[in-house]
Amino acid sequence: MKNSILLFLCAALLFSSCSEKLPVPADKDATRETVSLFRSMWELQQKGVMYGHQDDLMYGYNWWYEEGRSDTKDFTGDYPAIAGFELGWLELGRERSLDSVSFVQISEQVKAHYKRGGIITISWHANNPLTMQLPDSLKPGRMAGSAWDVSSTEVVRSILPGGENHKMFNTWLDRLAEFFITFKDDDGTPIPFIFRPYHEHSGSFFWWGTNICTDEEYTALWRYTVEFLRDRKGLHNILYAYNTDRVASLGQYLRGYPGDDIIDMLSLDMYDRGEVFKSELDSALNFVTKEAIARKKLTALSETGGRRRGGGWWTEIILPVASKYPVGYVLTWRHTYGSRFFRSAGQAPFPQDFLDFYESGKSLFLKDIQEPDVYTRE
Ligand code: BMA
Repeated sequence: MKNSILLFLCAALLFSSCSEKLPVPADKDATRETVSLFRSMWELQQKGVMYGHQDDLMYGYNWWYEEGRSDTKDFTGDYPAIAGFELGWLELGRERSLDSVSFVQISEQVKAHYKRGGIITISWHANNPLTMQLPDSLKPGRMAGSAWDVSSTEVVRSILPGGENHKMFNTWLDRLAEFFITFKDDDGTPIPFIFRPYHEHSGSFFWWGTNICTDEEYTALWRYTVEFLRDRKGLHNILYAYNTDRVASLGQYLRGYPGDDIIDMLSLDMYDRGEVFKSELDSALNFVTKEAIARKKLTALSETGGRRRGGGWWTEIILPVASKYPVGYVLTWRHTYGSRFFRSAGQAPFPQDFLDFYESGKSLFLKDIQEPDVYTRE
């Protein structure tokens, strides 16, 4: 009897110290399901790489919003583990995004994917809050007023506290919060998700890009946003993903990094733009994932895509490189009729070797993460 009590105590001690060691989200008040998701993803990234696809549930290679449909499922028989959604123009109070997707339908698909045990990630190509207000005659060029309008370096400063667009920016964040509040399951439990705003910071092609604002302004923008959603709006179901475009060093990667106390994931976007891609990706994933693990953060290759039409991109580049490191997921961007990336020959939504990637024991799709449930892990 004594022995079995001792054994039980040892086991309990071992168990509690094991689960104590598992990292937690930056938000100290993160909901139970959000903590579970973070811990599940932490464990999963040691096991394999999840597949994610932007707008997978909203439209595809040759169809538009058919409930339950997905290019990934059509092609492989399974949904992606990670479903990506985009919020651009939600800030303007529009019903549809800059990609013509209905926000009501996004909310429905967030619920559907959560219900089937999948993971949600959200991006936000927010309009340029400063230049979008200019009269047409003063608007600079084709991208005028959009997220891609980099004609002014005053934008971030103008929306921070004290700036002339600060009030307007608060209404944008209000709209975001109102939308996030609709992410609830049938019992009213908030649905956890990954939020990746102000992405690809190392590039200078968005108004929050590295040469378009100072590092301090970028940090302040991030901190203001998180504090607004978390503290003012009481949203505790968000995992925040820091993100850059291609980078050559850790120093470059961390420029403007907003802080471990608000960030949950260190992610990287890198598209294949030529022969050097494989070695550049290898090098960047090496230092980004090392840093993430040291800081007890999740990781992802949160946007990528191949240009080469020939086979082998999935099985000769993405899979071998990503599975060398603890990369949580690899997400490919949206399927549009005119997409430059992944336009495979013929009618298939993916190139043929995507099937080999799917069948590999190292890739994880929805069925691979349904059991055990990522939202109930202690
Ligand atoms: C970009 C492109 C755009 C799209 C935007 C937001 O990379 O795909 O066409 O509007 O993402 O989804």
